Amino acid sequence: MSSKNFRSKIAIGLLVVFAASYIVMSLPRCKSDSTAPVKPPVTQTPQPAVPQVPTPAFNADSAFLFVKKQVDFGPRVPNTEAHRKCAAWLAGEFKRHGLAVIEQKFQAPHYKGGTFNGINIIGQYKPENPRRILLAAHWDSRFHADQDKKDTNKPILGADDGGSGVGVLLEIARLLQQNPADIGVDFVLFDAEDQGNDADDNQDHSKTWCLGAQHWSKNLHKPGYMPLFGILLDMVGGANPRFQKEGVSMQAAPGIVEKVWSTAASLGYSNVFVQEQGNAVTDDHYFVITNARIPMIDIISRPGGTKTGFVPHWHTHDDNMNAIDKNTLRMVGEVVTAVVYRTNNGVL
Ligand code: AHN
Ligand code: ZN
Repeated sequence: MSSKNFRSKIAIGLLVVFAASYIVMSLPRCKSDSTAPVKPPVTQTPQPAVPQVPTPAFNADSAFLFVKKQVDFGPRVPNTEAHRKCAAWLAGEFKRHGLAVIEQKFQAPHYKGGTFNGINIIGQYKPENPRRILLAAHWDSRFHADQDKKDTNKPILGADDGGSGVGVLLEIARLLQQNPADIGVDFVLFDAEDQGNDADDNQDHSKTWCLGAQHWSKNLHKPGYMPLFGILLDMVGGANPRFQKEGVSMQAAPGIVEKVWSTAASLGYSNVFVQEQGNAVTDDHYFVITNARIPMIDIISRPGGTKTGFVPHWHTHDDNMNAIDKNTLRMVGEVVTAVVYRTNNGVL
């Protein structure tokens, strides 16, 4: 091929290329196309790791009836008939809601003398699921009304102190059966929380309080049991509640406190779940944290205005059904239910 022939072939080639690009450029096109930022290539939407289940509606009337039912047995002091009857009823309720129940019996000395026959009642939702949440409250009521002005030697009904937390948990157990979630939940009702010595401020709290939680945390119902986190409910039924970020919870599990308080804020309850650091309370969660190393927080109302900071009916005979405000049960119930289902959905 001559060099002249070669050059003309290149010229024709170039002409074809220019002509083709002119035709392409003059084709009608969207105005926005020329200014739009480069879009990333379309990828497949990631599949959710677990099925999304909407948070069911917490029924405060149902929770209220669960509190009343406990109170109707009378004071739930260990070694009494009311205590035995209520234990059987609680285990029966868990079974009715489809949970696998363990009745963990234990014996512990009372500081006044004698031995308590205690029973921690454990209701397991989907016991085979490794992803679990621990929800707890104490179910016993105090053997004497040491904060009252009269009848200080008589036991209290403990509608709020004990009953309220259990009522909220029973309602959540009912909701789980009606609205299955793909996460395990362990409901642990601790016994003999409230039989301790309040007379001596210098006493070692671990000696006389939270006897059921002490036993359970050293004798887990399943060896190596480790949930994602735990939430304890204590006095969650009184009027005008104030849930501060309790001291032990903030020390041991600040991330869980944040999870729960931000969930409360998302539901419009930031005026009740306040952004305030509260004092440390030696409650059941303290022993679960120290003995079982489970990150656990305490939702406990400390509205202030009292010497102790606890609710005004604390350890008095006023802790009866009149002390229970359905609205408080509802707020706490909605928050804990949302935490369970949002954790199930992987959004918490
Ligand atoms: C004391 O501080 C002595 N007890 C806190 C735990 C408690 C008692 N919660 C309810 N009753
Ligand atoms: Zn108490």
